[in-house]
Amino acid sequence: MEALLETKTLAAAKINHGLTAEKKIHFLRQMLRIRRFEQTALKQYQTSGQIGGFLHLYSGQESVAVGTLSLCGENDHVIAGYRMHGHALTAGMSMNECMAELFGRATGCSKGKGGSMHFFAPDKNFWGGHGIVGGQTPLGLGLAFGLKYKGLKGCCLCFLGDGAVNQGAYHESLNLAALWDLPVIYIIENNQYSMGTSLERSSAFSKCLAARAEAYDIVWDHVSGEDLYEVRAKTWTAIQRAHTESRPTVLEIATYRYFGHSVSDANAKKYRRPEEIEKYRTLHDPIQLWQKRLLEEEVLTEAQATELDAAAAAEAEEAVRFAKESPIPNPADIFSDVYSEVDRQTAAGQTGKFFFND
Ligand SMILES: Cc1ncc(C[n+]2csc(CCOP(=O)(O)OP(=O)(O)O)c2C)c(N)n1
Repeated sequence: MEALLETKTLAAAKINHGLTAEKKIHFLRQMLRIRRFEQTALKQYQTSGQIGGFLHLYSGQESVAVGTLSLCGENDHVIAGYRMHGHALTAGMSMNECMAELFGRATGCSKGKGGSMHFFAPDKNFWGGHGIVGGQTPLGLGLAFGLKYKGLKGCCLCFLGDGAVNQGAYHESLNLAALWDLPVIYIIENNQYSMGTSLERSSAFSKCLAARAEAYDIVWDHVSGEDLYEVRAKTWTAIQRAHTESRPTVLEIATYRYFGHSVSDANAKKYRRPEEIEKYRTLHDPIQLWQKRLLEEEVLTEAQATELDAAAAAEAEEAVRFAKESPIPNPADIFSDVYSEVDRQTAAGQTGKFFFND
């Protein structure tokens, strides 16, 4: 009863109150696009033999990326770990450039050299895709520092997993975020597992990972990823804090991943019960729940929902065609766009102009 009351309140929260039917349907479209993109990519991984390396699927967590990024303005930046197909598509990257990246094609967002973990679109304030667990946390802090240094009203949404909270780099980042009053929002996507390890096995005080922020005098909150309204309302409070007070926040969003750590994780069902996965898929799926809500609110019809889903699936199929027809990278370019080149030979490496344009 309490939870229902709270959800009702957050649906009526100011940031949600003015949402148009179009906007609400748009959120559903975005979530469906992530789900269909990944479903199609997984099928291609298993059948075409043309996708190499890792494939970390985000399915089950869509409401987190869609809810939080829906609040981003022009000076807000996003950075994530390696499970970030959802953030990338929500940030505005096309399925074509993302699928082509999975296929290792020159038309991919990272010219086919990054793969699943390294989708990047700095022009959309999306700073990737980082394979080192927790590696994005000091970088996200740096983006926030850049905003404050330039006197811009903005913030950085920095996503990390429940396993990443145990990395030292994250704690160093929290310390500086509080010490220097930086507009960074750490969003812990607590999907309950890090690789094949449950939260209880990997974290001391597993009941609330966000509460660790208290040690750094940082405000934190706990969020249910099942409800887009709640995700938006609580993220908006954090964004306001960043924009108006230049203070950090830690949000822990409860969510769940349906697939293994990566497709290489053949034991996805051995470290958790198949019934557990089934329970989340059937009772707690964020897309189904949002769709149900929009049907109840009578802003969506069943026919529209079917249409949106079909369009997302068709877009994903088209992306596969695009990827397959795209050229592979030129071997002569193998050493271009790599860190050593950027770091040593270009103005970007010497001046940091990727972020600071002046
Ligand atoms: C510094 C570092 N240590 C170990 C690894 C191996 N590794 C890859 S993913 C992962 C688990 C991370 O789990 P979590 O942060 O919960 O993210 P999730 O996969 O649940 O999204 C580990 C240990 C790594 N990539 N980087």
